[in-house]
Amino acid sequence: MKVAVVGATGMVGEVMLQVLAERNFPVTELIPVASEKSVGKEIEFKGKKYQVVGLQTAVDRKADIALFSAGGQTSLDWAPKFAAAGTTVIDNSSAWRMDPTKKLIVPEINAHELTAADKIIANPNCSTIQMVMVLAPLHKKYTIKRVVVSTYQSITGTGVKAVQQLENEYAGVQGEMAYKYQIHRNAIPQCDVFEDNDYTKEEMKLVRETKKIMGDNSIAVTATAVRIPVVGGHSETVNIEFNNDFDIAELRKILHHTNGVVVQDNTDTYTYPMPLYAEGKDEVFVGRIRRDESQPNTVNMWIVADNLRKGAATNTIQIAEYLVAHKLV
Ligand code: 2RA
Repeated sequence: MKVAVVGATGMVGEVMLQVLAERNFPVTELIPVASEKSVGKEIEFKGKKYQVVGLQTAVDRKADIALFSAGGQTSLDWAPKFAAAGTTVIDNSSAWRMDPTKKLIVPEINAHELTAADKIIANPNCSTIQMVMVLAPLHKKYTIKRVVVSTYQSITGTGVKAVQQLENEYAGVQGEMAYKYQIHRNAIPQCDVFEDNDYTKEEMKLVRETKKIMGDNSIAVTATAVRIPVVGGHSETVNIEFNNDFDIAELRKILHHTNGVVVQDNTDTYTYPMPLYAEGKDEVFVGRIRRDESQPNTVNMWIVADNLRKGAATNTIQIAEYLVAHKLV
């Protein structure tokens, strides 16, 4: 497979290269792509050195698959050009996610929707992916009525500038600000910009993308997204109200048997997921599973995942693996 990685020098792009190598994805030729300022830079992949090229050069080289993590505008401008050249694009930005003609894919849930005609495929938002990985099997069994989610998001979701801001604040150094406020020793209840309804784009991604991925607009979702000074991954408290009652042991067993989900849940041994331990892993970790005693048919839980891996790079590459395995590219 001739594979282009668009945004190869960025945070997610670097993790994509790492995961491609780790999973031994069948790359016969790698095309690292970045903005003009990075063209000519050298990157190493599986012991071989490659020169970073610009977007038009990459289009002209007609990759089989292009993995994008280069921002929404670059995706809007360039994904169609790659697709027109015969390349299948899997895009990490929000550009195409809610486009009714584009598929929004978490392989464990809806990869079966993919066809060879899908030339631009959207990778969901990181905080959505880890939540729906848990919601999907439970929806199948108990039918979800409403979800209330609060996120505690890693600064790596914002990118290098945010990591640098935190390091500067640790060191007591004034530097460029990724956020409006100090993030060190703080929690900022704003991830991305505010929409007209006073929710942030991040919160509305959780609402809108969940419905699309699970194919059910009847699921009510409300979200609060918070940024915290953590690097290993995103954490979420999720309160799920079902249409039907459930058995907590059975619910835990369903999650235990869900591919890609690991249950870490034992109060006797203080066992529960934490971003410090989720970092670098591809699974979605769930714990603190307990009945909501304030209302019937409702459960609380805590979900943690590495936002750069299952939340972005690994999910993207799992989509590519599905395309290859099913001869859709
Ligand atoms: C964030 N989910 O964490 C968004 C984009 N990666 O900022």
